[in-house]
Amino acid sequence: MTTPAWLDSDFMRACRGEPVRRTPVWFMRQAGRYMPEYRAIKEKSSFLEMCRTPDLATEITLQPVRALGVDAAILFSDILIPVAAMGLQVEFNPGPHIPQPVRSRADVDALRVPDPTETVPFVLEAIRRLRRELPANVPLIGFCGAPWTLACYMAEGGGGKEPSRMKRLCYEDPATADALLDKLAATNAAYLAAQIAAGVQAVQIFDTWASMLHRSDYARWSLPYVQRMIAMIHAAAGDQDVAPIIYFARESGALLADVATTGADVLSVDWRVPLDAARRIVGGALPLQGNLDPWALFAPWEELRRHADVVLRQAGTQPHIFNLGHGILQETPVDNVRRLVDHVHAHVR
Ligand code: 1CP
Repeated sequence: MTTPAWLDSDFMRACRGEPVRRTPVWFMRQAGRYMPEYRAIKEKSSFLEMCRTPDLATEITLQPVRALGVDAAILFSDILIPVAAMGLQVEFNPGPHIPQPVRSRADVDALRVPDPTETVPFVLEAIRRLRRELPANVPLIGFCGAPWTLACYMAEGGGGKEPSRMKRLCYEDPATADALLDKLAATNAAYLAAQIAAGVQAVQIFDTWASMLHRSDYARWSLPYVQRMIAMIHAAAGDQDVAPIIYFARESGALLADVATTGADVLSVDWRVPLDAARRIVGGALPLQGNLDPWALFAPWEELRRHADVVLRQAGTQPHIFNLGHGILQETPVDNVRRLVDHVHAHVR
């Protein structure tokens, strides 16, 4: 039997720690307002409509694949979508807003652990369409938020500023904090397993607010729930191969030794830590993803290229997926992103 093109792609090879033909590259938040094609759709639809309409989510996911020539697509959606399915009202304008935040035991008890096939069928339908429409050699990445990060949004009531309410809950009422994180781990494990069953070929867990945590607090409030989610995804797959799992924790320089123990197959490194320093801490052959500073994309090309070459040099010959160290910024010049993809592809390892 011949290997399907996506399974043999450089992105999937790098996820497995195998040799690649060219360094694979994709970008966190590669679909979004910096692209004119995205803004054209955004003019006519709200963000939630875009997430909930499979045709639109499919089209937006394909936009950066066509425009940039990246090696992987990431499903257009948001980490807060399964939170709405748990029974909370979630609005976007444009960042998330949760009018009734979760702050008490009664609030946590009222949340359900939803069945994704019932509550988010539009996500699964977009995945099935994308598998039909994506080029055969471009894998599709699904994603979710880490329990800690979602809990931060749920306790705070939204984004925009550094959240403090979840951290306060951990100190004031640890049992309620654990109960919330428990429900989120179960919800997200089921959500990712459903995405994998619908056809995504890799998944990424975003732990944006890991940046709030001291190393010992990370080991108490985030790490065990990520580990549990990953174990549940493996259990759901039985003896089948599980799609590679990528884990990204923002500002995780001080946490790297622990962040490498989630059980994820690939570690996505924040832009603040040089990849060679990250490699020394995590050791071994764990594939690393990252980690250009998203602001470098605003530089003139020669300067941007210099920054990209530093990342490529620091990655060395170990398994590496080129990416940013956090999401693409809103006014990023598209031409620079395109040139960067070509430059990474031309790189000789
Ligand atoms: O008006 C708009 O265009 C909405 C802006 C927007 C977009 C394009 C939001 C609201 N979400 C998204 C899409 C999105 N979000 C993707 C799409 C796939 C891709 O192209 O990468 C992904 C993976 C996310 C994940 C996400 N949402 C994260 C984790 C990644 C990160 O950046 O750290 C987080 C923290 C969110 C919450 C969120 N959703 C939207 C905003 C503006 C925010 C940040 C809120 C805040 O904390 O201030």
